[in-house]
Amino acid sequence: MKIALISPKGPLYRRSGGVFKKSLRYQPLTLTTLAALIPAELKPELQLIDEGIADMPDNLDADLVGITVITGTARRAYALADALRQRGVTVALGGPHVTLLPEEASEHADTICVGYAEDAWPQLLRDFAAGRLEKIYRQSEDFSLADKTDMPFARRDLFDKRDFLTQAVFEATRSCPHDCEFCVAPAAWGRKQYQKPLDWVMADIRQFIARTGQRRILFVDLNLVADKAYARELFTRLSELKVQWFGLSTVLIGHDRDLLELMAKSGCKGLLLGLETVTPSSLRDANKRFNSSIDYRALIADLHRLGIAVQGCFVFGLDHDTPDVFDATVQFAIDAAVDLPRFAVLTPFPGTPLFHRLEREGRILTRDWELYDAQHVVFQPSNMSARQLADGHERAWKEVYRWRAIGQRLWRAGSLNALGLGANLGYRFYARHLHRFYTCDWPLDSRWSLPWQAARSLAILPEHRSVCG
Ligand code: B12
Ligand code: SF4
Repeated sequence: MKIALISPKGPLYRRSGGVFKKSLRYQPLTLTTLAALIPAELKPELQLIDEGIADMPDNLDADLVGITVITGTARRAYALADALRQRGVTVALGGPHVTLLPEEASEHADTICVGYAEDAWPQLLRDFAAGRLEKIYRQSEDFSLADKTDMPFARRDLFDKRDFLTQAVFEATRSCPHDCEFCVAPAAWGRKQYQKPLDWVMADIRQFIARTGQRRILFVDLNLVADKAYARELFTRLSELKVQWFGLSTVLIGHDRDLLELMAKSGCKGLLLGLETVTPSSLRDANKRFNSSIDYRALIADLHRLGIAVQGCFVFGLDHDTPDVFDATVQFAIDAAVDLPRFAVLTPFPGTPLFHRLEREGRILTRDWELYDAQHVVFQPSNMSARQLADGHERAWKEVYRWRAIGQRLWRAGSLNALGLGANLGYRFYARHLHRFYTCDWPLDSRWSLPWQAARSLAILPEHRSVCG
């Protein structure tokens, strides 16, 4: 059976003309995991296409195409799916956006997969081979990763390693027990964290090290410390592997000194923290009050003392944010010596509590999913105009990645080394080219947002077309 798996491009994330250069690009696990799950008895002839690194072939030859869809790539995914189906190719769609909006996705697919696909995808393929494909495959109620001791490892080797900064990407857990208002994870997959068997996780890392000799690895888990017992066991076992690793955690790690030290001892060299905002009342807006229990500066200093660099993520546009939030956040990132600051525009991804609230309040400005990439403003902010938010966000990126600011941050952090500098240079490029994506006609001047919205809902105006695609 000829099977092609596609990860569609978005305006910022694409082979040419994007801003996500190789220095920031690690290899996602989505397509390589799906590839590994294909039953061998189907004798698959496989093709993996990640439009972030390669163009679509003109005449894709496949019996079945599986496309992964996140909200920002939904428009592109649907266009590809429609074109392929017109040529008689069977199309399956899956991923976070399909899980959030199954009815919409169904209109563009022969079949869809809702939720995690470790059980559903092999079933879907067997049904296709037997000529009894169903319209929808769902993650079962009792889905678990803990019992999947013989899961195949992701087929990382199917991509050319030269296209990525690293292929050493791993996953131990999925989803997160918190319920931040803007987050896709609890909305799509619920608040139960799914945990892979630790023997399996270790075996995956070991076989990768044996094959490549690389000992610097990255975890894409959304919250590695959600379950402290699991995290403790994971870190203990990572120590045995003598790896250096990078991953994501909530700031709550600051409450557990022992776990923090164990984390450092296990080889953690970098942690992405969702700091979100320097405006305390905005943490309440985001239903992320637990962040206020931690002194960010003290935590960052502690992490630095333990040799762990901090990628601090902030979001702009929360309801208590005023136009001075941009400068305040940049200044905080410099003063607190955040090694790698990242800014995003608050984005009401469909299916999240934030989307439902803003929709009730009449503040959603567009449903053009291509603009839902956390770099465009797609809703009416409460204390500034959409334009102020877009401009302030872009300015903040530029400011925090000025040479002087990079130097100050890294010097204070004590991480003025090749790794710290390399990552900062990657983001400096990103920061300095972001404006290209605001050359499209969005966001509108807020004076026009609401009349535009009204006109469009009466179908007087066409759907927004960005020049980015
Ligand atoms: C790698 C990654 C990226 C990569 C590539 C993403 C892509 N596919 O295009 C890059 C760096 C480009 C990226 C960018 C962004 N990302 Co991202 N990213 C991830 C990350 C960290 C890991 C993905 C991964 O490898 N997961 C492991 C695999 C095994 O899980 P999976 O992808 O969910 O796949 C499983 C199922 O969903 C299903 N499945 C998935 N696809 C398909 C397809 C078929 C046919 C089938 C049958 C099944 C199926 O099967 C798999 C096995 O169960 C996830 C978080 C996470 N841990 O998942 C966020 C995540 C996907 N990203 C997210 C976001 C918000 C973004 C950004 C907006 C962030 C930003 N500020 O820049 C941008 C948007 C880019 C855009 N074009 O709009 C959100 C998705 C939100 C949404 N509704 O779309 C996630 C879920 C994180 C989160 N909690 O918010 N991201
Ligand atoms: S802590 Fe992070 S991953 Fe968990 S719900 Fe909040 S934003 Fe999402």
